[in-house]
Parts: sequence; C-alpha cells; structure tokens
Amino acid sequence: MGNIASEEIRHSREIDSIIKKDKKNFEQTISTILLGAQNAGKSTFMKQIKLFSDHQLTDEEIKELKWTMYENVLSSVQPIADAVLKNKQLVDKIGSNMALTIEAISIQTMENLSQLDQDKLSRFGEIVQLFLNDKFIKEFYSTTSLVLPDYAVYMVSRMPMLIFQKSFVPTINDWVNVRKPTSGVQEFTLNTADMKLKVIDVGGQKSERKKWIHHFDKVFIITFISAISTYDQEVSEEDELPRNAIKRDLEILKEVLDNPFLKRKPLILFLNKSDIFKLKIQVVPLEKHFPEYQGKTLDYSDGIKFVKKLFLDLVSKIDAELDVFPHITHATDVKQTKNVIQSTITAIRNINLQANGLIT
Ligand SMILES: Nc1nc2c(ncn2[C@@H]2O[C@H](COP(=O)(O)OP(=O)(O)OP(=O)(O)O)[C@@H](O)[C@H]2O)c(=O)[nH]1
Ligand SMILES: [Mg+2]
Repeated sequence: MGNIASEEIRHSREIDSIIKKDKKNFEQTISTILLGAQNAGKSTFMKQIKLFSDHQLTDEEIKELKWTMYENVLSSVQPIADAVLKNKQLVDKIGSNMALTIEAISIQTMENLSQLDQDKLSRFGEIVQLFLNDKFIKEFYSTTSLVLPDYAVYMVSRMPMLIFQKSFVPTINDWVNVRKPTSGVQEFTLNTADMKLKVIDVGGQKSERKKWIHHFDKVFIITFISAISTYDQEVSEEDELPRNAIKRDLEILKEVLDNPFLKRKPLILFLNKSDIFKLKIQVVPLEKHFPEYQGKTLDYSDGIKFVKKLFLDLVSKIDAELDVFPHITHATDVKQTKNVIQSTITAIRNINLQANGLIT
C-alpha cells in the first residue's frame, strides 16, 4: 500500500515538473528572421503574419498605403508611357492629344504628386485612366515584352481613377499587393495559444543584407524566401556581374547557412510567387535558363520539383541533418498563406518542444 502511494506521488511530481517545464517553455519568445533577396516577398509574409493575428490597418498605415499605391501605379505606367513615346508609329496612331497626356505621365514625379491638391490629384488619376483605356495602348502593353514590376497588373487593375480619389479606402488586398522596399528592421510578435513567435523582417537589397548579421544571435529558426518566378531573370546588384536570380538566391542561402551563428538552425523555406511561376512556365522554358533541367518542357509540376531540389540539394550539401520545411507559396493569397502560417507555427512548436526534450 505504502509503495503504491509513494509511486503515485513520484508520478504526480514528474507530471508537475513536465508542466512547469512546459509552461516555462511556452513563456519563451521564439524568434525567426525573414531572409531573402529584395522583392522575394518577406514583408508580404510579415503582413500576412499580422493578418493572422487579426491586425487591423491603422489610419497611419492607410494613409501611407495610399501613397505607396500612387507610387506603384506611377512606376507601373511610366515604363509603358516611355516605351510608347519611343514608338513613332504608335504615337502617330494615338494622336497628338493622347501623346501630350502620355508625356504628362512620363515626366510626373512623386514629389510633384505629393504637392497637388486633391482635385489635381484626381485629375491626374483620370489622365492615367484615359491612357490605360486607349485601345492602341492597351494592345501595345498586352503584347509588349517590356518587363514591368510584378505588381503592375494588380495596380493597373485597381483603376487608378479610383485610387486617386479622396473617397478611396485601400483594402487588405491592396496592402498585401503594394511594393515598398524595406530598409532597416521591423519586428512583430505573434501570440499563439502556447508560444510567442517574434518575426524579424529585414531588407533584401545587397546594402541591407550586410546588416542581417546583427540579428543572427537571437534567431531560433531561419525563414528563407525566394521568388522562384525569377528563374528567367538576370540580376546585377551594386557593381556585380549579372547572374541568374535563383542562382543569386542559392548563393545568399549558402552564406546564411554557413554563418556560425546559424549553424544547425532549422530552416523554413518559402518558394514564393508560385502564381507568377505558374503563368511564366507555360511560355518560358526552364531549360533555357537551367540547361541541366530534364523534366517536361513548360510543365509546372516538373518545374517546381526541379527548383525545389536545387534548394534542398544545397541545404543537404551544407548540413545533411538539418531540419528543413519547404513550402510552395503565393504570399499575396491571404487564404493560402494562412494555411502555410498555421503549419509553420505547428512545425516551430514541435521543434521547440524537441529542443527542450519534451517530445522526441
Ligand atoms: N504575384 C505575387 N506577388 C507577390 C507574392 N509575394 C509578394 N508579392 C509582391 O511582390 C512585391 C515585393 O514583396 P515584398 O514583400 O515587399 O518583398 P521583400 O522581400 O520584403 O523586399 P525587400 O523589402 O526589398 O527586401 C510586392 O508587390 C508583393 O505584393 C506572390 O506570391 N505573388
Ligand atoms: Mg521588405
């Protein structure tokens, strides 16, 4: 009898100690840093993480968002306007009035826009809309090989006339689709039922990447993002020679994994912009940029498998034992990304429990 009682007490003490250890564990803040080249989608993930925790846009954010959208519209339409102005045949076709309109768009600056009163700003929106509605220009930009920013299609679809109006209130979709390069660092802590997840967002431009190391000692898990839709792009940063954007991402990832602070840190890998990849792979063969590709030509699923393998092979070459959690993502899709965030949180929780010896 006495033996059974002492056994029960011992067992109950063991459970108490696990709960206590667990509680301490859950009170911990776990940090991850979003890494990747510029334009990969890091800040978009940060926004999605905020939305995951029911973030509402503040007045300040809405105001800033409007101006970022104006900037994005301008930098989407200006390359088209400049290209039209260089095309003499097209200028003859569209007529002198429209040519003047296009010149007004071509020379516009954000500084100038910021000094306009609301009426003039709306008038500018109308001009942009006239330009976009012109049938010759529509035909031109739907067939041209001009490389426009990723957000151009979205911004053009958002009816500049509408977004330059006083009454315009940006939406959550606008928020996740705008482009504003990050400089410096932004942190956000997501409170889940049983842990705090601190997410650190940094800039991906080469000059910003030099600052990443300052945060590495706080990081528990690495999140690396690559825009896989860039498989056909040559990029040249600062004074470097141009190189394929995916190969550049692989080199950045290699540097990250080789960093002594990040040795053995688990890796979440977001192969992002899968929506653009899906459209592009139907017309731009992967083998044109990666001659070693042996999958079916113009095939989404083989293409994804190949790109994923490039990243996983690199990781296992550096550390065959490393925990890697790859996801194919479309970060501007709120619903899909919510699921990705949920499964990432579960993975991080499990890694943390394992690290604390609470599960094997
Ligand atoms: N179509 C599409 N656009 C995306 C996706 N993810 C991000 N974007 C867009 O790509 C642009 C760049 O995204 P950001 O999140 O600002 O990129 P970033 O990695 O933070 O860039 P830096 O701050 O310069 O390092 C934005 O306009 C996003 O809306 C995606 O999966 N699909
Ligand atoms: Mg950013």
